[in-house]
Amino acid sequence: GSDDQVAAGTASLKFKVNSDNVRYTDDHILAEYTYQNTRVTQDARGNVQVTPTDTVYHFKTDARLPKVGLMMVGWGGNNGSTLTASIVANRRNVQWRTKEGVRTPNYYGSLVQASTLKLGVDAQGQDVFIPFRDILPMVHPNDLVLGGWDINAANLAEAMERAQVLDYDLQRQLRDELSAYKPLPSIYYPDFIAANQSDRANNVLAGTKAENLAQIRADIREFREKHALDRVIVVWTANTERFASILPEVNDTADHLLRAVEAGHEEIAPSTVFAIASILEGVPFINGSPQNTFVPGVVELAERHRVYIGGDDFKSGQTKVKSVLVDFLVNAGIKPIGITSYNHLGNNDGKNLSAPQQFRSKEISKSNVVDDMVAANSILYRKNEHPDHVVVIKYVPAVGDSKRALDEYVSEIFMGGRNTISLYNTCEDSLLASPLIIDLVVITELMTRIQYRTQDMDAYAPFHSVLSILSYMLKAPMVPEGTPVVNALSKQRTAMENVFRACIGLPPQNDMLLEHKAF
Ligand code: NAI
Ligand code: DG6
Repeated sequence: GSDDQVAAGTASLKFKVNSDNVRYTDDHILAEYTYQNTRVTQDARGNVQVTPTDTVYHFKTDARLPKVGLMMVGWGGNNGSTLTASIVANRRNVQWRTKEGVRTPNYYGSLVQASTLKLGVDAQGQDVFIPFRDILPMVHPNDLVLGGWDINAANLAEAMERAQVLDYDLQRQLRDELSAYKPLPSIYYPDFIAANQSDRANNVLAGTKAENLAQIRADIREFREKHALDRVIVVWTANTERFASILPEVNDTADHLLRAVEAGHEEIAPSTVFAIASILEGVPFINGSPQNTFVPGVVELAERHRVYIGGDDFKSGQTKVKSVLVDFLVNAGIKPIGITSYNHLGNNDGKNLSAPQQFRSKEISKSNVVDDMVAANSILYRKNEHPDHVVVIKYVPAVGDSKRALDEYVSEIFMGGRNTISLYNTCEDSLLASPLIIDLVVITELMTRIQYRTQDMDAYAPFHSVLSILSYMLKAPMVPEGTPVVNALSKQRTAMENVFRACIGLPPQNDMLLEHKAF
């Protein structure tokens, strides 16, 4: 295990907060926190009233670390195999040789493992940073028990080799251990993924949709029991599916959805069956692909069972840059009017996305990422005005997992001028996406240990089932119905940081540095 690995069940605190509002028991951190907001109202005459508001929240965080299992759907894919191999390499601290020299494993690209946050200031007024993972007790990726399903029977050693992501000398040292990992048979409804994937489907479940659902539930239970897990989290990192049609009486409510599975309705996607199975087993489910797995019936089911769900679509590169760049431009008073994004890649994800319906799912999730920033600036944009935004993805086998992303941003600047920014990005796609899976799992697990209470509530309760706090890692963040979608990356990160600070009774991070502004 990792250096700072702790046995499951032990509380691990890196520091304690000195405050009357924070209390530590053997197992919990209890914090009282005043949430300050600003209410803006307008009367019939158009007069605007602005009122600061205070709401007291009580947070209760279980500081004991559970033993956690991660089950990946699409385990044998590039992300699944890369993540598995990398965790094993980190656990064993495997070193490998490349032509540039000896390499050691790391968790670069994981927000929780490889980034820091400002905890406060020291006696000299200088910033004090801590690893993000230390703000609250979080599970270490080395301690995750890994498993999952794939419609392809390749073991994880074969899958790692097929992916062509990691260096040969590393693969060589991991092969024996990974060859023992074998994906469970999975659900294959050919209508939902590209026809070009059919030759991969040699590890599939027979039976009806209801039988498939029962089998996935049994798989989760068996995994939990076999490894004596306190908690399991399921992540969809399988192929992108087409969108499912939202049909009345079929998937519009939880009861209709369960009935439609019983009836074997053709519009229920494999990913939706996995989501239902997870929810019914009380297990959080994260969707790393763009399709609408979370049809209204799934959301209602998750709410009914108070189980966490999060999605959609890992946000690895191009979209992260977009949600930073457009935020910068619009907040600088510059008006993006045209955004054109080209990708080409040669891995199996690219092959699947070369089919029109699967491309369409990805096009949708990549296209909505600037909406909130544009809508926030009524000086630059009229109501419902949007920049032109085009997304192109092409499959070029020769480049393998090394995705190319080319973007052009055209903006209107001062006095009718034009500003054009062009970007060219090359990287191994799976090496960007795999650490996001860690962050999604670690933060989701942490959220299962946090409860809150306001003065209107009799008892502590979990948060809303739709985990919008995961937005930083997701291209098309799902939020509870009627709540704002935030795409701007820095806001998404700040929200996470500040919610966790609140759980230990600390004020939100601000960059005022007032103590340094006096004469
Ligand atoms: P991949 O094609 O290498 O892996 C997908 C795996 O899923 C394959 O092994 C396939 O056999 C399996 N599979 C397909 N349908 C299945 C089912 N119903 N049940 C179980 N297994 C099934 O793709 P990769 O690169 O690992 O990406 C996975 C997903 O993550 C894709 O949907 C992709 O769009 C999404 N994604 C990837 C990002 C990246 O940077 N790599 C970023 C954002 C999203
Ligand atoms: C090509 O677009 C393949 C996709 O799976 C992307 O690699 C993936 O969605 C990541 O996209 P982005 O925009 O976050 O880099």
